Amino acid sequence: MTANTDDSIAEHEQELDALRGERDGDEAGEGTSLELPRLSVDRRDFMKAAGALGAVSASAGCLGVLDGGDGGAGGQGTGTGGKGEHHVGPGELDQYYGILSGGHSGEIRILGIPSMRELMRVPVFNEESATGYGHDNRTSEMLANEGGDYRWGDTHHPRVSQTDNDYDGRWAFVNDKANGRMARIDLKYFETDAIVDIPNQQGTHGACCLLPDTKYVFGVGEFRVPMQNDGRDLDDPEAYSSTIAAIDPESMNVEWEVAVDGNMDNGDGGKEGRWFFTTGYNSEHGTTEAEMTKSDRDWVKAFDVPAIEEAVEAGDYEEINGVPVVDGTRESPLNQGDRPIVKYVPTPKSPHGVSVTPDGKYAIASGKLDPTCAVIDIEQLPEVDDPADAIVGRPRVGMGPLHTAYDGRGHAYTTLFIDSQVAKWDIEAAVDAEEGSEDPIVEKIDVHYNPGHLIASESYTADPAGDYLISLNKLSKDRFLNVGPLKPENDQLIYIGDDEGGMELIKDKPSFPEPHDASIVAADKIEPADVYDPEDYDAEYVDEDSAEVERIDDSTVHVKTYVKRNEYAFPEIRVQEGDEVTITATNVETTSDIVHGMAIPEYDIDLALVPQDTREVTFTADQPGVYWAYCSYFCSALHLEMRSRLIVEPSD
Ligand code: RUQ
Ligand code: CUA
Repeated sequence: MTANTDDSIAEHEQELDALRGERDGDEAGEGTSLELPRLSVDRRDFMKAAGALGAVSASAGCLGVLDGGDGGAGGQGTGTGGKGEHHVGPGELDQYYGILSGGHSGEIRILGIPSMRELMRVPVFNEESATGYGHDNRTSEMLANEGGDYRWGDTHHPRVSQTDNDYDGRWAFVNDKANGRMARIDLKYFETDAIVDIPNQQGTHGACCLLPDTKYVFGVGEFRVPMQNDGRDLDDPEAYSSTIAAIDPESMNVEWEVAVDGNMDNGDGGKEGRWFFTTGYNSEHGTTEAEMTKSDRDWVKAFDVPAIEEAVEAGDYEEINGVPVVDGTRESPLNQGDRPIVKYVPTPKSPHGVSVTPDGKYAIASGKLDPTCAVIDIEQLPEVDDPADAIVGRPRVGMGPLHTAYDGRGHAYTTLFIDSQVAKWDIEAAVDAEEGSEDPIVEKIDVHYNPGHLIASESYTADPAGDYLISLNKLSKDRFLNVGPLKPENDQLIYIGDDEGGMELIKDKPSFPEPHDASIVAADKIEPADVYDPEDYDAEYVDEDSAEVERIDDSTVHVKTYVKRNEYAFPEIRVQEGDEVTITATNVETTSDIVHGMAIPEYDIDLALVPQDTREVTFTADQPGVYWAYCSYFCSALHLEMRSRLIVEPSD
């Protein structure tokens, strides 16, 4: 390469760095409503203030303020409450991160909201080749060891850690319904950094944090199985059990479990650190659909966490597969006194979602097979003799209510699977109304079609933003071009910030199967890194000085290489047939977004290296020949030339 080429590439990189610097500078000083650069209050504050005053009257007035009057960069308001004010133009940043589960793809997805642009996919329980997840030693060992060595997972409920009932930007957690696991995603890197294979659980379905400070992450076991599942009790379903597991968010250890009667389903924690709620079905302990739906009652279970901790402390448990399991069944001695560890609140059959209101007053369970929601008064729970008396509201919301979210202005939003609608209703009005009344319903909006979960911005915190809601619809049917028999799902964005103007459908977003739940977090509450910090992991940092090909013994070679534009440390690496080769590769770039790969054809090697990251891979060089290691990320003008030749010499 000539000096000239070198110069012009260097110049180009400098320009890029300068541009990036400008962008970073801009960001630091501004609020989050980037589509409205001249507005001094951000939309969140505006909506809150307006909500408090009951002052959002005509949407035209609202848009007048939002537009800043001068049609600024993002000022595409139509003056009729149109889609314009939610428009995020090219180069503009979103207000929120949407963290969506990916179902049995095993991953989670990161969306920008309100644009609904998919920003990233984070592999969790699945191997993934673009990010090299499950291809380097660190992540493949995590999947194989702590992860239980399964090849896939089924993510449903991504929940973000909170401090003082607000997002702290540290971690997201997500369950694996398929293989009974919980994973942690480090939000500095948007990377899965821990997985725990939960003993005594098959089908970890519900997942959520104990608030206010994420003392535990709870995994809710759905399927009832024998607690020692080794061939005993096969035909005795009464001896099966399901548990909730309390996981320490730092160590990802399962601290204790509680075994209960009936299946469990979803879960949510109260805001004060005492109560944790699960829904469930199959109080009958059946094993067929007909058996599981016989009775017209099931339970919401309210777990009294400090009382459970006391029982664990006092040794009132059985250790099963290394975990203290506390007996929380109805007959348990721990449930007979005046402070039972689990309260069984009877509800109409098979309640599905449960979520605690932002003020921590109520846990609301959605009926699924019953057209009502059950509003449980959390303060009354310890007081009442009959837990049924803690149910203080039963609004009739519509057919197939599955999940409920909140706007922080006293409204609940419930998906109606069968009606293909989202119902907005007034929580206090439901407490005042007769059982089964439709009066608390404020409004319904059609969604397309068959919604499962829905989530409103920051709905799981004590202080929701109350502007956007996503309805995660199972069927898209005729809404998109036909791509064959497997249709995308449809995630619909609905604006809920205008109580007078009503809910407004803003966007359809086709989704690969299949998002379940989501969390929506204000953009400024997560601070992702731009490059890796080598202090954050154990691997050896390889630079120009430490690069070497080291023969450890007759059959072991360690290749330490730096990686940068446009070269690996060695144009040629020679090993012997049969050698076990470990490659340690560091991307020594410090400029963000300059990613390199190291792929070796026919050896199944696929490393992806973000700036300052080091990855290792170990393989046996069992096929003599010439193999070109190449860079799999298009990193620069000389990307194609970025190669190294692996030569495997025949052993004799
Ligand atoms: S569940 S569609 Cu896996 Cu959250 Cu209700
Ligand atoms: Cu490095 Cu392409």
